[in-house]
Amino acid sequence: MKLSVITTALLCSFPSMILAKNYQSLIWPIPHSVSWGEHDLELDSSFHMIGPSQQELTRAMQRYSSILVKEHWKPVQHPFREEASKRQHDQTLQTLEIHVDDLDVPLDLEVDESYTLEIPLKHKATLKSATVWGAIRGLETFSQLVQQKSSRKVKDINSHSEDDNVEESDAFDIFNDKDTRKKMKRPTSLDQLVIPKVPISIDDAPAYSHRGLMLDTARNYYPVKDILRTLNAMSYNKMNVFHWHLTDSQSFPLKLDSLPELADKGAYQFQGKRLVYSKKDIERIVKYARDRGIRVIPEIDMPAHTGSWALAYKDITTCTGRYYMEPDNDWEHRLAAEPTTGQLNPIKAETYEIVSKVIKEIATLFPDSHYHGGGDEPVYRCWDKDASVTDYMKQHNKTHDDLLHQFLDNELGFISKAKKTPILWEDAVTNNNLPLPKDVVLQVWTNPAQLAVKKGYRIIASNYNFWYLDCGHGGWGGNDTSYNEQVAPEIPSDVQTVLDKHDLADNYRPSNWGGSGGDWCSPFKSWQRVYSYDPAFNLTKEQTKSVLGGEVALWSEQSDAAALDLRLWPRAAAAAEILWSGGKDENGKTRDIGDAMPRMFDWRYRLVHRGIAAEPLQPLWCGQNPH
Ligand code: CP6
Repeated sequence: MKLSVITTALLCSFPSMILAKNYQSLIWPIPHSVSWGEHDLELDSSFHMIGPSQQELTRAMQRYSSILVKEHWKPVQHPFREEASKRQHDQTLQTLEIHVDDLDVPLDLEVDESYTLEIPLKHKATLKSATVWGAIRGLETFSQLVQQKSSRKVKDINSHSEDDNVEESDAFDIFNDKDTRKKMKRPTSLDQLVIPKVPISIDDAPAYSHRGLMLDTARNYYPVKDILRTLNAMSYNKMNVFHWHLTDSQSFPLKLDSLPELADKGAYQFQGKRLVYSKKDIERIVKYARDRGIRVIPEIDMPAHTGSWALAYKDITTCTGRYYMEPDNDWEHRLAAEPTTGQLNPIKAETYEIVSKVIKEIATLFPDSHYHGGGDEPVYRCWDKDASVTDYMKQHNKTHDDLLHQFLDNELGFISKAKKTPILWEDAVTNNNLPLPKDVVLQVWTNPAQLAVKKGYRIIASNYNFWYLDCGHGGWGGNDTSYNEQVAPEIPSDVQTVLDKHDLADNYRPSNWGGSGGDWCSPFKSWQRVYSYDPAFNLTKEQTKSVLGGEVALWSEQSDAAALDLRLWPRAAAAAEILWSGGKDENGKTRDIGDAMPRMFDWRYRLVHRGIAAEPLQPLWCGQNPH
């Protein structure tokens, strides 16, 4: 008994007194500047938004109006729950008027997403922005300011319902309460809604222009609806880039008109279905994202991570066998643990014919100005397995680096022919020292950002120690014997015999299919750890200009639709705040986790309320006292 009380206290890790500080706002990510008043302003039952006529903006206004009608949110933490406003105001808010300077600015890197939001003690509030995309950010902020009036009466939950039925379980209703169920089924009205601490004046703009989330849909497939839900969650967090890691060694789920065989042969088949994304699916996802101010950047990883291509085009890939490498090097063995790891053959004309077709079609499917060409983790020993490659190297006196350079030059040529700005994983530049053109944006994941920046490149920060969210709770066994000795159980001899017979020793170890594993998964990357990564870490002010922003990444060896929300949220929200609000606070101090904690706690509940199954962070007890 005693022990459990202590545990609970530790889990909460912030005493409620500290909360009295200046957390006046629940807004996530925290705006650049906010000033508050002390009155409640109720929403009039006739409340509506007025704005210029523009497709994305009109749809955003409809979306947020519907969020207001449905959401009826009550903050969980008491400093937010008890409206600090002492005085009720007799005026009601009737309109939110939206003004946009230029309705035609396209959604792109470096687009102006700033906005101001003025909520005076009058019947009209005003949202102003330079672009539609800024207005969409402002609408999100407005929606977060609105909450349900707290009622004095508290009644017992009624968690029993005649039609209780597992299929009807609703992510919104985490407490399985009849009232909540009723509300979600039959949206209520604008009655009982209030904005506390009015007059409010907000002046907001993002610290970084590229605020991304990468999803790997090749190790496991995600249905379209799960991707759309992820886009919802991204927009709630003001994230604006969906980096879609479409293909990898395990599968090629993208159906292309010009090369249908790649998906017909290379996509997963499961329960009689081919798990692919059609052109229609992609159009739907791109439009849905655009409506939320989110760019979709496709990645077709190459020359490594292309085993799935071999199912349709055997001749252009090398080393596609399951166990093609001797496990004498842990790093390379880790890649070998991925079935059918393969690497495109860099000396064949046919390789480039296919690569150019792939890039050409994808460039038209995805309208964004940027295209991700992959380029990570080249395995030179893969090429050594192919006599055509080694003969060529001898004949022409070429090194492995030369071949990689040759491949990437060709690939970059196709990308620029498609009029796109290329993004590549950093490896070729920072590990292999290849002098790639400086217009290539490098996504940094293992090396310090400084390395790429000093070489003159613009970067996207994605350090795997902080912003890779993929680790399942199994971790990765790998071929790291020290890990096995310490953690893995001894394999009984009868089991060993069976494993040896079927060459399955690797599979015995816990989740030996990383991506991620071993050291990277332990300890689990908490939201606090995610929050403590500043993309500008160790960079001078001048160098920081080369940081376009950052991305969290979900590699999917141990994730699919069933785990998606839990893996991403609320940890991705921690990164979203760093990317929108900056790694430093208004005093130039590294953003404080303790300051973020009560806001994060509330934000997580609100995400759940909005249909995102974000992982719980703490016992509800932490937000309970005093009543
Ligand atoms: N797949 C691809 C992966 C990873 C990368 N590329 C990866 C590597 C190490 C970790 C996690 C993910 N699974 N295509 C690296 C960019 Cl720890």
